[in-house]
Amino acid sequence: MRKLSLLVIVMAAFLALVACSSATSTTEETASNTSTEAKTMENLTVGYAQIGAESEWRTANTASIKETAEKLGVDLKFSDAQQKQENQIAAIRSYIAEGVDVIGFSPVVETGWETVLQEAKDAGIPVIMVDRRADVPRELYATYLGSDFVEEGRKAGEEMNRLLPDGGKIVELVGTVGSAPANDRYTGFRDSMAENIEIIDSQSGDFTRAKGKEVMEAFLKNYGDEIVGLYAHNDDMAIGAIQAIEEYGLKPGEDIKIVSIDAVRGAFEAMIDGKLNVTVECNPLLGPQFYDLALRAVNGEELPEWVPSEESVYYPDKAEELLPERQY
Ligand code: GYE
Repeated sequence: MRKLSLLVIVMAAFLALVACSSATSTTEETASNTSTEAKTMENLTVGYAQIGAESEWRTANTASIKETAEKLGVDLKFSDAQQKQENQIAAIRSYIAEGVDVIGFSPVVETGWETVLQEAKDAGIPVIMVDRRADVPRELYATYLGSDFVEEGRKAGEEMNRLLPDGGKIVELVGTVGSAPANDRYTGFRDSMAENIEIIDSQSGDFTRAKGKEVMEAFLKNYGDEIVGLYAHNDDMAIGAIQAIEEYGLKPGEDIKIVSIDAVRGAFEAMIDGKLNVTVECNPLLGPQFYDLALRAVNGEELPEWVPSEESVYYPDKAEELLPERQY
C-alpha cells in the first residue's frame, strides 16, 4: 500500500514537471511567434504580382523591383501575369498560401480586387499597391506608391495646346482599358485641353507598340491628313504610331504633332530624330521606395494612403544631352 502511494506521488511529481516544462516551452514558442523583434530586409519575404512586360516602362519597373531585392538581400517571389487580371489574382493567392511577409502588386485594371485583398488581410499580410491603383476600400491596402496619372494627362494636354496654337483635330491612343493610368490620363488631358482642339477618335492600344501601330493605321485610314495631333498614353504606343504615320507617307512630329507619356529611352531617341515632340515623365524605378515601405508595413507602421513619385517633362532640345543619363 505504502509502495503504491509512493509510486503515485512520484508519478504525480513527474507529470507536474512535464506539464510545467511543456507550459514553459509553449509560452516561449508563442513569444517567438509574435516576436516584437523588427524584421530586417535580410529576413523579409516578398511576393510581387507584376502586370506583364507590355512596354519599355514595365521592363524598367521589373528590373528595378528585381535588382533592388537582390541588392538588399530580400527574398523575392516574382510573377508576370501577362496583362491578365485572373493570373494576378492567382499569383496573390499563391503568395498568401506560401505565407509571405508582404505582397506588392500593380493592379492591371482598377476594379475587381476586393475578394483577394480581403483574403490577404484575413491572413494578416499587408498589401502595397505599386504603380497602379485599385479602386478598393482604404483598409484593404497598406499604401499606394506611384504617379499622379491625372497630373501627367494635364501636362500632356498643356503641351498639345502649345504645339497646336491654332487648334485642330487630334486622335488619342488610350492605354489598357479599365487601368488607372488610362482612366486618369484620359481625364487629365481633357481637363487642360484648349477649346480649339478636338479629339476626333480615341481607341485603346493596350500600352503596346504593336497595337499602337495597328490603331494608328486605322485612324489614318479613316481620317488621313485631317489629323494634326496624336496624344498617346505611353511612349511605346507613340513609337508604334510613328511607324504607321511614316508608312502612310506623313512626317511624325511635323505633320502630326505627338505628345506621349513615360519618358523611356525609346522616346528620347524618337525626339532626337524629330519624330516625337514631347514626353511627360512617369518614373518606373520604384524598387527602393517599395522595399522601404514593405519593411515598414511588416513592422506595423501606419503608412500614408499615397506615396507619390517625382517626375518631369522632356523636350527634343535636351534629348541628346540627357539620353546617356537616362536609366530606362
Ligand atoms: O505608363 C505604361 C505601362 O502603369 C504607369 O503601364 C504604368 C503604365 C506605363 O505599360 O507604359
